[in-house]
Amino acid sequence: MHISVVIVGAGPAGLLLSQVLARAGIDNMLLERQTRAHVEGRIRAGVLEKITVELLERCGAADRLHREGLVHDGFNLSLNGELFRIDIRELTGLAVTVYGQTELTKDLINAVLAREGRIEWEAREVALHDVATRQPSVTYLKDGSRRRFTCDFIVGCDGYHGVSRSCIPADRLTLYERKYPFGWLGILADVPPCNHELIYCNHERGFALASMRSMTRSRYYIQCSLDERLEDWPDDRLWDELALRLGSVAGSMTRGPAIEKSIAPLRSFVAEPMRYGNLFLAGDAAHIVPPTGAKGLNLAASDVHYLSHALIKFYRETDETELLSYSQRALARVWSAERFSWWFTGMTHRFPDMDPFARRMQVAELAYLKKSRAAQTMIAESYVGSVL
Ligand code: RFL
Ligand code: PHB
Repeated sequence: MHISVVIVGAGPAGLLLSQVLARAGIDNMLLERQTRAHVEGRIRAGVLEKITVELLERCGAADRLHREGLVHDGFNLSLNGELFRIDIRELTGLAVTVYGQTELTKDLINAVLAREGRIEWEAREVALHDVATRQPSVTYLKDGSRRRFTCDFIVGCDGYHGVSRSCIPADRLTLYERKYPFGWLGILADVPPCNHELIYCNHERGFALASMRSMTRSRYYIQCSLDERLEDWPDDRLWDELALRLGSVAGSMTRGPAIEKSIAPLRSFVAEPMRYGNLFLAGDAAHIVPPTGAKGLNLAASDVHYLSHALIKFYRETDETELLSYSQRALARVWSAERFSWWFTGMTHRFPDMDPFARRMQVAELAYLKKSRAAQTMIAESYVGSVL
């Protein structure tokens, strides 16, 4: 059996690509290792740039987002408990939308299934073959039988731990990586957020972030060490630590039982190029950013934006030029977001080897941001994604 495009991974990147291609009349299928419930339940990102919202609109999957998403015109930085606001609307003319990745994923799955698109859940042992040739193929195990499809293109949207990137010979790929000496401990709770906008806190005790999913559901994170164990963080201890790091707004923080708690390590990672033969990479399969800049999901969307355009041009006009420049165009935005996420992480987190001078540099940088409209414009442009 032949299918034009096989997409490995039904996370945000794979689902978006499948839906945009299908709406342009390009047949495709998604191979996903996990169950639908597992994919829909993964708590991750929360802040969407305009380009991501527009892509969802193009997919016909933005109705609920427009009803339930929270449009934020600004966010706050906090130094040792004192807040100042970055007015992203005033500085850039743009806003961001707070809408959970879980909800976006559910909307996209519903959109794909509503057009009778094909998602193979629990596809095991996915293997890619002949990707450097004109007729690649994929095999996988489903319900006890091994299936095979030939295709024109394979798109690896299978995240950092997927199989696609590993199919590219090591000598054809350059990897760049930075691991940070800390992680984020996140808590989700059905309590109203402590503030109507996000707060990124630089505190002597370490970074904290106050975020939300709705006006009744809060998402908080604290910086933690890499060997931290969840069982050492009962809810009370976590709320106490958040209160210390949030400072002046802690009084409006409502405590409640955790619905979810998790620890994620922070890393920066890029694999170049994002193409090998007829295999393309998109999203976390090709790059990871630390979550401080809220860029991971948005980069997955911008990759899909470039790649879907290129594939549509190829099928409609037999014009390969955009496919040839996909990696270069996507990587320009990726590196820009890598820089922003790395810089924002450096300015807000406590590093184990930080001496008093390095601490003073952070304090001075935040003080400068508070005073300078030019510096605020710089952070706002990257945050909304208008200049990346
Ligand atoms: P995903 O979401 O990882 O989806 C990849 C999909 O591929 C499937 N898969 C396979 N399928 C078949 N065969 C295989 N061999 C497969 N291997 C993997 C997986 O099951 C999965 O369904 O990548 P995608 O689509 O590129 O989307 C990227 C975003 O999910 C990601 O950038 C963000 O969530 C990153 N991220 C965050 N970004 C933010 O902007 N803000 C955040 O607060 C934030 N928190 C996070 C995060 C990522 C996390 N990870 C990766 C563990 C928190 C965590 C914990
Ligand atoms: C989140 O709400 O999960 C979130 C928001 C902003 C970030 C990272 C995570 O920068």
